[in-house]
Amino acid sequence: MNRISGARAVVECLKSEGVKYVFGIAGASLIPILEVLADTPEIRYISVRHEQVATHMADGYARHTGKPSVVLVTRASGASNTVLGVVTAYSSDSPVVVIAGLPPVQSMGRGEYQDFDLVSLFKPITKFSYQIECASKIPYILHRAFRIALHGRPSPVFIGIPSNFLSEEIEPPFSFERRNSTWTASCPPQEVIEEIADMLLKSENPAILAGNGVNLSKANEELRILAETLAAPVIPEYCQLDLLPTAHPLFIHDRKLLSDIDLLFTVGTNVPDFYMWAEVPKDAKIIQVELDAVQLCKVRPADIGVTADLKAALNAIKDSLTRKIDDEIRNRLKRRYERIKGLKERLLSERWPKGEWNATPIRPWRLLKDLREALGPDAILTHDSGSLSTHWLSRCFDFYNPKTCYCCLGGVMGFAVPGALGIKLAEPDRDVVALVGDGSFMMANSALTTSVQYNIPILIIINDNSSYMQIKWRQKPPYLGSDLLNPDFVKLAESFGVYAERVEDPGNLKQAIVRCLKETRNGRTALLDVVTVSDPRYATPETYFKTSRLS
Ligand SMILES: Cc1ncc(C[n+]2csc(CCOP(=O)(O)OP(=O)(O)O)c2C)c(N)n1
Ligand SMILES: [Mg+2]
Repeated sequence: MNRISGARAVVECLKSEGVKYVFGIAGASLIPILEVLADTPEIRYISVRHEQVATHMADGYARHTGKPSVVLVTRASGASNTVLGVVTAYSSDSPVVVIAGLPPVQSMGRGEYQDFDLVSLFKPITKFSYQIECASKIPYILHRAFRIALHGRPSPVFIGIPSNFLSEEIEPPFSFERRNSTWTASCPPQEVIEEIADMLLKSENPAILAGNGVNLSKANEELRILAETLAAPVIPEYCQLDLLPTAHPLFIHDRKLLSDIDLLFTVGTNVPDFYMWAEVPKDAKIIQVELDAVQLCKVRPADIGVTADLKAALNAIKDSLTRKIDDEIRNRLKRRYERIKGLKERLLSERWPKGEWNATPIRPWRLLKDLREALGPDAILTHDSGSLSTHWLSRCFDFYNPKTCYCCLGGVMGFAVPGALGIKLAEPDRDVVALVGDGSFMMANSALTTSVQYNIPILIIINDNSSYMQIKWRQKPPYLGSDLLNPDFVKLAESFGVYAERVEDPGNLKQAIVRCLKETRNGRTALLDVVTVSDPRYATPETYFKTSRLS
């Protein structure tokens, strides 16, 4: 094989891993890679205005497709700007590969310009953080990084490459053909399956806690069938609202239900949601079926804990349950199913506040209802940190299909808009909508120019409550630091070339959403600035129902 430059070796590795997009900002240390990329039609380079935006875009794309995506940044300045995006990707099991051009190796360790220990910076927020020591190792380490990013529990990885290696010539150690090395986990042994099924059937009052692993493994149908076979409620982990259709009688978004269970069966979980786990009685049995051993016993010791392919494991458990269920058990399960169904019906009937539908400023539930009615069932929603996503969405918004709801797990503000752009690249024919607070929007608003420059049309809905409401409702007046002075979002968006409207009257809301959607379907990004109530009593359903009963 002919000798090639380190930069070409990087790009050949990306090609052989099937990378379609590289997101980043240029830097002197990266120029050799950019030059090769300019000559590589298989990979589209997307230049952004802040590396957090690049990383959230890569995360959106990778999370939605399950395929890797690459962030290319320069030295400590660019790399450290990705940190919040990497934290988000890490919390969301997203295979984002961050490649940073570093100072030349000769100048390292001498405190020179931007010479920082980035490997240590990224260690706690990636599954693999590594600095390449010589040009000839580029292919080995990059392929290894991709395997680690994609396999087991997907995760971001960080690779630093000293810039002098990029122009060095190397002998390629193997061919860069496209490889298809897929990861397959296995099903637990049959005796473990039987043990799990016996424990599940012995339990009087079990619940299933389901997490992102279900979406990652596309095990939604298996989860539904198992839950129905066992007549057990499925409670989603934090923000995992699309694991089953919202209307499913066993899909219960209320952690209080956990307080009288005698068995918790966790499936594909990853967020140690302490509020959730705090509800679980101390003597409840715990069974865990997870993608990755890291999740086992993370919060509580498990009675049975296995890492397995979720589809295969859930299927096998369901088969075993079916074999063991006799008439007596069937009757017991039927009664349990009816009880949970009744609870679900009550929760759904109580989900909407009774009044203030036409009040101005617009109330959070009005915004969510009109948005849901304007969107088709297949639309994909990204949302952000903030009161609407954290509190109202799970109560008032229906999801119909898996992988239609993405949020900034990890609690980082800024994911929704760039995340939606990354998803839209993978789903050009579907409506992709970013629902974002005014505070979170301002964290990553340079993404507007990226959407226009690269023609990635999404719909952005700003919940414009002039505050950091998620913080404000926990404060006392004068709410120090939580009231916001916003720019004119319509003028701001228009200055980027984005179609924009503001809506203050609830009567005009749905039509405005429909108009904006039409713009996006015609290829133009649209932004709708929805002026909503800034009174902290409206921040959460709990605060609202408490105060509305008092008044
Ligand atoms: C990067 C970052 N900084 C600070 C916070 C703390 N924080 C969590 S939610 C929030 C307010 C979000 O405001 P906004 O997006 O307007 O949503 P709202 O709560 O008003 O609905 C803040 C400051 C955070 N999560 N992330
Ligand atoms: Mg706000």
